Amino acid sequence: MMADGYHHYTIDEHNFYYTPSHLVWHVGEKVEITLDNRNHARPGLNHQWNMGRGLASDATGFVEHREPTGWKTNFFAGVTINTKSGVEKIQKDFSVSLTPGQHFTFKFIVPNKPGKWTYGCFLQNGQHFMDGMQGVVDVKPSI
Ligand SMILES: [Cu+2]
Repeated sequence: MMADGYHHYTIDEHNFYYTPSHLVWHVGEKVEITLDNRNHARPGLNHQWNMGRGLASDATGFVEHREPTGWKTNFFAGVTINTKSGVEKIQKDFSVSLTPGQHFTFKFIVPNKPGKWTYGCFLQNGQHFMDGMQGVVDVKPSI
């Protein structure tokens, strides 16, 4: 779907996965994303969406058990995000948390950061991520 030159993607959030879980973008592509927390269990769970590389983790007290907490490198650092409430240049981290039934739309131009990036939800001490709540974006060089 395309409006104003933007390719529109909807990413649905479920317990504990996203659909779709694989996307392909091109550097310079105009992208609009709607995140939709589709979890209708009661009580429902909040979910998060952020995208990066290099898993950051915290020690838990068990030497071999570390909890994923987010990314060492956030894909959106330095990227200008456009939402209905305004325009913001992200300094470091961009993360969206949604309650059940809530959705959020934003637009941006794919930055020159080719390669594989992962999006995920790190709520409940990283348990959602470890349960499979993650997806991959292949960012292809511009043609
Ligand atoms: Cu989650």
